[in-house]
Amino acid sequence: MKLKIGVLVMSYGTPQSLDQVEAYYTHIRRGHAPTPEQLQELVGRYEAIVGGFFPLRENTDKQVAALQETLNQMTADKNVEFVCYQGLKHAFPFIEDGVNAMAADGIHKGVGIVLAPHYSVMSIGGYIKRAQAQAQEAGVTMKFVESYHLHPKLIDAFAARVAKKLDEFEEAGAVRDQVQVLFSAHSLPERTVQMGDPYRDQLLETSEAVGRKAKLSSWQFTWQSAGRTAEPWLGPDILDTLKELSRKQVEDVLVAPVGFVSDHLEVLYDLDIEAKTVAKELDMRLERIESLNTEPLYMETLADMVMRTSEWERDEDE
Ligand code: FEC
Repeated sequence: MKLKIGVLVMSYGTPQSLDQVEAYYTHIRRGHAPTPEQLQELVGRYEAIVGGFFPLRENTDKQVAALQETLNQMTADKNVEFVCYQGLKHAFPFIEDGVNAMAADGIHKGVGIVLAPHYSVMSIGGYIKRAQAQAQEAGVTMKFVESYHLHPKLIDAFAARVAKKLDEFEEAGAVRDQVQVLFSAHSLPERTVQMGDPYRDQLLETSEAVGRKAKLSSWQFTWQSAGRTAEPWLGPDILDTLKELSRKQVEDVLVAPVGFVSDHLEVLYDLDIEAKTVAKELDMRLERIESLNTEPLYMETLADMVMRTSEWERDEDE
């Protein structure tokens, strides 16, 4: 019989319907309900995005299914079977539900991976902490992938998307080298970097590697989607960066949100609606690279990290 290894595939999570936005937002705010104005503002953002209210849910479902298929194709001739379970940070099925489902299926060895390539104690660190606590309770031994921001297949996937969009700019008459490429990611409170968090450095390393692979003569990194709290968040924010580029007479901008792997609110609203509106006011053309979603190179990145972390070959020899 094949050795069964559980894979806890963790992602941010999104509400299932508009009437669940309040509970979701309250969970993100660690139990503090949003004010009616804050809630209305978030509901308005979900209502505005193209492609359905909550595309992240379907995208995560598809990514989890595709990862399981990729893992089992890559190990078809081995004595191991990977079974994927979804665990979301702020929505059902929660991280704890995913671990419990694994245990209920009689699986006692698991690997956890997050659908976000860069480690921060505030992001991946939080996912792992919750999964580990539940795993101990449920009697599952788990190992975790902490980051995969320089995996060659991930870099290839991002670089191909950048090159494709630059081709389109050229076809539309732009000079390739004059298109300003902006790599972006979700901002975090400044204090995380002061605490020695690797998040910013890992994002710059990804940007550097993608820039090299796509043969960019120049690129810039900028933050997006900063939280609505009083403390300072990492900047510059993309909306300020666009204004700065406009002052330098830049007309064409390509955004590559390398901190995200799916189409969701922070891409479909913050970039496709908010940033594009500002770019239009500044008379700039702004495009963004396609999200990875179930891109095979991304699925292979995840599968490779899971296989390496699970060390199933060693288990097989035991
Ligand atoms: O499509 C969707 O429904 C969900 C899109 C979504 C993703 C996402 C990813 C990350 N976040 C990260 C950090 C923070 C911090 C706060 C925070 C707040 C929000 C709010 C919404 C939201 N985030 Fe998010 N995030 C997404 C959505 N995020 C909605 C609440 C309203 C707002 O502030 O806009 C501040 C709260 C706190 O202190 O926790 C910090 C990071 C990521 C990327 C890594 C990951 O995916 O886990 C980091 C997708």
